[in-house]
Amino acid sequence: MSVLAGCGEKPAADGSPKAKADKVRIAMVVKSLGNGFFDAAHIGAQEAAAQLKDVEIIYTGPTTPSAEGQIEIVNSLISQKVDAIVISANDPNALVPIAKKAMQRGIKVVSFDSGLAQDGRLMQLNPSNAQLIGRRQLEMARDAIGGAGEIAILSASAQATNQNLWIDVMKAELAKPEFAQLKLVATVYGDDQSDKSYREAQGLLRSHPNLKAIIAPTTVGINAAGKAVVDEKLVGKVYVTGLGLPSEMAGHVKSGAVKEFAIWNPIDLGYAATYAAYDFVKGRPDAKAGGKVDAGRMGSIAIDAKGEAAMAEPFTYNAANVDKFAKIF
Ligand code: RAM
Repeated sequence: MSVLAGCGEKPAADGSPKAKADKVRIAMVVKSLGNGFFDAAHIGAQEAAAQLKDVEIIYTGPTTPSAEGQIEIVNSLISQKVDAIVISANDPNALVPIAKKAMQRGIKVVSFDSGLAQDGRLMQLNPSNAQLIGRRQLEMARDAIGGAGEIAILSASAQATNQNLWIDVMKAELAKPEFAQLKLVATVYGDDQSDKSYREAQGLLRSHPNLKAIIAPTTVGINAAGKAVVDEKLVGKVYVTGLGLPSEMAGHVKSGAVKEFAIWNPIDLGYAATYAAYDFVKGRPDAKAGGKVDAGRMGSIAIDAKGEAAMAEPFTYNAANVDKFAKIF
């Protein structure tokens, strides 16, 4: 993290060269470090910073995905007087008081990926529509197992805003006739940690002998579940699907543990979130609920009345295209 003495001071009146501290400092606070999804979002943030020219990115997050860890980090970012915080929240509500404190100090708080409750941020940038993301995962599971059977969900942390939203959609969709043959037998949480996710996946496979599919709506979980299916020698009997990074999933598609999975472009998400934060820092009149933000090469993104915006539809990957995208994210 870069903290420069005198940060927040105005540029010298004599026109002497601006210090780095005079750049717009945007802190990207992720659920946890070491997650390839957020590494990709960071690449997008840096791309945006390079285009905007006067932006410095501070990339940070706790070592494990906890709200407490993020609260500590936001507190320190308030002391550092950053200009904006772009956060993927580990809890929709627990971070609201600290986010409000940041906003009271003039820091523009935008959530992306996993949202903060409305009063804790100026805008939430969703990767796509939650209904679409939830439903797509059920369709992939159903198609992988030939239409009928037991399924389980391996999620991230139990308070994650985004996963919980998608799980709620999946549960509601399961009541529809097109999914009547699917039976959800368990929902477990791997906390976006590879080892815990692996153990939870193993637990599902061992305690549900008739399990046909694991849906993991997390890039960490789906990767761990793929490994567990191979290690338990259940390829062809249990299929893993959900949201994954092509770079991490190509091997699982080859092993046969995974037929199809989906994701949006995490680089674009980090890029657009950074642009959005910049618009708020610059006080652009359209940067408000009901308005829009300018997201560089992504064009302009509309913000709805609740301060939420959404990017593109999730894309589906399989043996035909996974290698191509594995080179990108
Ligand atoms: C994990 C994180 C992230 C989520 C993706 C799909 O990397 O939980 O928040 O959007 O999976």
